[in-house]
Amino acid sequence: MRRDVSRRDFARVVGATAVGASAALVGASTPVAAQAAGTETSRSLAFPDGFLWGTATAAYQVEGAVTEDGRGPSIWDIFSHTPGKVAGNATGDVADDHYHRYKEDVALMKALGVKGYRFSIAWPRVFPDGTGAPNPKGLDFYNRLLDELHAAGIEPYATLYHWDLPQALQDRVGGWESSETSKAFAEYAGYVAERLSDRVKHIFTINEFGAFVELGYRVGVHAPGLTLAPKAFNQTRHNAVLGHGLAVQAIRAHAKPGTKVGLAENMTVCAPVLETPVHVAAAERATRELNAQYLTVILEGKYTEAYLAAAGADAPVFTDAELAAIGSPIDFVGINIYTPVYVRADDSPAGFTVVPHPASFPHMASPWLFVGPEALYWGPRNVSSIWKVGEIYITENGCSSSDVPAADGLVYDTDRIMYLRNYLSQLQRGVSEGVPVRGYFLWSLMDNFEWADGYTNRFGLHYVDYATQKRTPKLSASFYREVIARNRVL
Ligand code: PNW
Repeated sequence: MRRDVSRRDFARVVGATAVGASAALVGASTPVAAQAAGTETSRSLAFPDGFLWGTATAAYQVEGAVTEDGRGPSIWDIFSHTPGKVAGNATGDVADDHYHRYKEDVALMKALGVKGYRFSIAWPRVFPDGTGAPNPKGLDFYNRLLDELHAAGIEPYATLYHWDLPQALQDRVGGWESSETSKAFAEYAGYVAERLSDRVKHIFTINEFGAFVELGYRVGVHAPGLTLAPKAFNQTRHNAVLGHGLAVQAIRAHAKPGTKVGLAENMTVCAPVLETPVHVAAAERATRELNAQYLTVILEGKYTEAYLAAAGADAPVFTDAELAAIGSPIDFVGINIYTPVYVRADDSPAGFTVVPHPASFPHMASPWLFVGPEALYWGPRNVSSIWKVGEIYITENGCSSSDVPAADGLVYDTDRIMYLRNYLSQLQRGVSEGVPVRGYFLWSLMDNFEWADGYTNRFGLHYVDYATQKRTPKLSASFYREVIARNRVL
C-alpha cells in the first residue's frame, strides 16, 4: 500500500518534468495552461500546433462499384475472384460501397475532426486498359470526392498506386515484371497530376513496395499471385522503384507549381534492442540494408554494395539513367508503420543482427502485427537521421482487433485504444525531440477489404456491418476524436 503511494508520487514528479520539457519544445502557443484543469489526466504528450491528424483508406479496399462508369478490371478483381485466394472467397466488388456513400464517409471524417484524408486513385478507373485512351468518367468520382472534402475543410492526400494494377497490363506485359508497366505508370501519374493538382497538393506515387512486390510476385499470396525466381523477382523490384521515379518526373512536368510528391513505404523499421549508442548505430546500419531494394535506392539513387553482392548473378539489370530517375528528389517521405524488427549490434561484417520475435511476443488480431510502439519513434527518427529527410508523414498506422459488437451494438475496442495510445506516445516522443513528422494518417477510417484476409480482419475506427453498410463509430473513434481535439495523446 505504502509502496503504491510512493510510486504514484514518483509518477507525479516525472510527469511534472515532462510537462516542462515538452512545453518548451513545442512552443509557447501550446495551451498547457488550458490543460491544467483538475480533470485532465496529463499535461504532457502534446503535439505541435498545426500537426496534421488524418485517416487513410485505399480504392479497392473501400470503393466497390468495380464495373461502374467504365472502370476496367484490376489484378485484384481477377485474383479475388479466383477461388481459394482470399479468406471466404471475399472480393472487393462491393466492399464499403464508398463509391456511392462517399458523402456519408466524409461526414464521418468531419465528425472525427480530421484535417487530412489519404485515399487512393484506382488506375483502372482512369485508364481501364492501363494505357491508351483515358476513361472520361474515371476522374469524375475523385472530383466529386474532392468537392466534398473541400466543403468539409479536409485536405486531400492522394496515392496513385495502392495495388490495383489494370489487369490489361498484367496480361500484355506481365505487370511489374516489365518496365513497360513502369512507363505506363508514369503516363497515368502525369495525366492525373495535370488534372487534379489544382486541388491535390500532396501526391504519393506508390504504396508499400515492400508489400505488393514481395507478396504479389515472390510469396504469391497477393495479386497477381506469382512466385518468381530470384532473378526475375529482383528485376520486378527494380521496375517498381523505376515506376516511382518516372512518375515523380512526370508529376513534376505536369502538376501545378507547389505540388509536393513523395511515396508511402512500409519500410522495415529497425528498433535497437537496447537504447544504447552501440545498438542505436546498429539499427541505423540495418535500416539502410534492410530497405536497400526500395527506400534506400530511392533516397540514395543507388543500390547498396551489400544488396548487389548478396544478389550476385540474380542482381537486377539497370542503367545509370534509371538509377538517376529512381533517385529523383522527392518532397517528403511517407512511412506506413505497424510493427518493428529488433536489431542488435554484432561483429559481423554488416555490424548488426535481427533478433527474431520470441513466440510469446504479443500481437494484435493479425498474426504479423506485433505490438512494438517504439516503431513509431525509430522509424521516422532513422529516416531523418540517415537521409536528412525534412518532411515525414506517418501514412498508415493502426491495428486489427476482434471488434465484436456488445449487447448495445457498440464496439468497445479497448485493445485498439491501448495500441494507439502507446504508439502515439512514441510518435510524440520523436516529434518533441525534433524528428520532422508533420502528420499522421490512421489506418483506417472504417473496416474494409483486408486483401488476402478478406473481411476477417477489421482495422477501422468505424465498424462496418457489411450486410447493411451501416457504419458505427467504435470506442477508438472517440479516443481519436479527443486526441485530435486536444492535440495530444490521452
Ligand atoms: C498495409 N504484412 O498492408 C496496406 O497499405 C493496407 O492496404 C492494409 O490494409 C494495411 O496495411 C493493414 O494490413 C500491409 O504482412 C499488409 O506485414 C501486410 C503487411 C503489412 C502491411
